[in-house]
Amino acid sequence: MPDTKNAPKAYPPSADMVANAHVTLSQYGSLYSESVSDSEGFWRREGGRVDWIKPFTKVKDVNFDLGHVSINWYADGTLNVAANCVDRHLATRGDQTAIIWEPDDPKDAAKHITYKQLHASVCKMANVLESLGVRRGDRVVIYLPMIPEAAYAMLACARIGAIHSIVFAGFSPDALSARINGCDAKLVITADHAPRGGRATALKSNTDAALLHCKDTVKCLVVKRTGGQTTWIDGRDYDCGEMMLEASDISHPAEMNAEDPLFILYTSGSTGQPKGVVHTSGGYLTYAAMTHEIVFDYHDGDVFWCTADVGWVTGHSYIVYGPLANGATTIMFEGVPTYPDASRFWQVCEKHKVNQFYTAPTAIRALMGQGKSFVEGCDLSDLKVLGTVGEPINPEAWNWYNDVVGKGKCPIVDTWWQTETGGHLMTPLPGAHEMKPGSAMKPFFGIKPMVLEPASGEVLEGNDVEGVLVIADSWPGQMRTIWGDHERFEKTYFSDYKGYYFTGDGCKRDADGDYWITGRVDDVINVSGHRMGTAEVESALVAHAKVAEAAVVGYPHAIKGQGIYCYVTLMNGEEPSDELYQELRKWVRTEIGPIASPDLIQWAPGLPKTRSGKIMRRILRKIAEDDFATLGDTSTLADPTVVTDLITNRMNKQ
Ligand code: 6R9
Repeated sequence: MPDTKNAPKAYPPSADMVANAHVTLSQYGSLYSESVSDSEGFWRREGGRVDWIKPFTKVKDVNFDLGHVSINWYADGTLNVAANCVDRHLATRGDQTAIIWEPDDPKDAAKHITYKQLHASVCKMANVLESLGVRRGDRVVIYLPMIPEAAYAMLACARIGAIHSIVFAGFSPDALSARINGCDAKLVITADHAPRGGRATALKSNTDAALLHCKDTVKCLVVKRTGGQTTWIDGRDYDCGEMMLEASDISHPAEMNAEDPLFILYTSGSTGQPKGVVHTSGGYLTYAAMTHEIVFDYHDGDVFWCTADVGWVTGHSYIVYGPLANGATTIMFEGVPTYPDASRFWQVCEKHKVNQFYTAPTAIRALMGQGKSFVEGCDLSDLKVLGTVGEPINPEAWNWYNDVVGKGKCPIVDTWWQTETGGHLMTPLPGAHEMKPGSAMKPFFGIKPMVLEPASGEVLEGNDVEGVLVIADSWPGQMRTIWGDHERFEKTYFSDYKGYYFTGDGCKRDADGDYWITGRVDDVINVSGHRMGTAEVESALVAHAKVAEAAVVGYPHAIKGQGIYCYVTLMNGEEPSDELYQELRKWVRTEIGPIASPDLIQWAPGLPKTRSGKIMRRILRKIAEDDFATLGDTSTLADPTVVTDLITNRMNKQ
């Protein structure tokens, strides 16, 4: 184990890194000042990262006032996102690898897909979509494993102006049908099976189950990933491989407006229903491309690997859109970090000579627990920059990442951002900033973070302050609305603190002016870097016939960051039992998906409620954390004895 006690608090970038970086400390200073004092001028120039069909004249038209929230960037420009990610590279790098696909089983061959081949496949897929009746503005749900077809499908949608909505392949049929119906999709693209970690999920049969709850007109395009058995409904199901073979590889990219939606991505909020976050075309692409280049200090010829799944925003921005807009070589990995063993990530880094590696703290913690021998057997000498995302990284994991993986020579970019933000909002830059383990350090260009006193909304000026994090001005990658519910968009992000975008995160600005994210302040928990609304898990639990009431909170978990702690009150006459415990865990997995599987269930004869009937989650959180001493004021509870019972119960468990 590295000696964390005596480790220095801040790590400066190496001289080598500073000498070659896109942005040095003094450049950061002057560019950042420009980006906030002359936002128009700054983003006008950055808009040049995109090839426009019709150049924009307007840069920014933004209103954060409640009741009038509207966000527009480059609004009179036209472009095609797929042409920016593929076609424009053909002349200069047609034979360069665009995507390296690394399959789940290391015994199977990796695929190297050049920009030329990517172009042909995207065009074919675009023609397949059109032949199935998909038109500009239509929604297409993508429910695929991490296979090249996922990228083809995204880019094919972008090419014809359809809006994709990816559903993570770990989600259940119910979650899938809710998302298909939520955006009224015309088509769902899936695969027969999804191999992952040596096991296969039956995606097509999940899709069959989901489609039972969708309109009859929804069609299903199936990629044969394993060739395993599936059921087939003629007239509804179409074989993607067969259709691609026959499709033409000529497809004209549609001329889209900068503010036309590119994708919808459902994410969890503090209330029950997931929100369809809408990102548009011109601003999103500009921001994804810029952050990919600057934050990872990506240079031409580098091999970039983001280990996320395309089902999450990280996969959208940093596997597909950002890297491909920059003409990069990007890796798509189908597997998991621990299969066949805990050296897999490092084997892949060695095999493909990875230069920038981007993963989540939960993966680092899991691998750290397996010991460093798995890393030390691999040649990681090509690594230049390491990144983390998804949740706060604890210093122990940070130090392990730095010492064992990076050998102390790779800056770690701790990138704080959200599905809503489209790209990184705060992070150290590799050649500019010091790094402090666990700190997201500095705002990216154009980002104006502010720390507010949570109750009053008063701006906390100066350093050494802690409160809630809001952003004072827009940036091109910002979400534009919630699909079909602009009012909810305004209410969620712009009503608590007037005139600001509210992030839902707590934050500390330290004595040096560096930022530390302290975690969510709403009822959203972060399990292995996956966002989940406690309300979603609660409604899954109460849908079970034996459950009367449920309250769900997060609690500290060594590997996952946060675990899911459920307090369950059973229906009258039902008795707690080990079988029911297991049955409820399985129930939630089936209702939402394996990522929502409860870690702990506590039987609760009653829940602490205010007299108006509100569950006091603050108290439940403390009990789950075994912090019985600072429960705070319980005098407003309708029945304070409930708390004593819960504590006794909790203590007896241990
Ligand atoms: C990109 C992504 C967003 C929430 C966010 C915050 C947490 C993400 C973080 C981080 C501390 C980091 N989060 N990155 N917390 N340090 N570097 O993860 O999007 O799934 O929408 O989650 O994740 O709480 O609000 P998303």
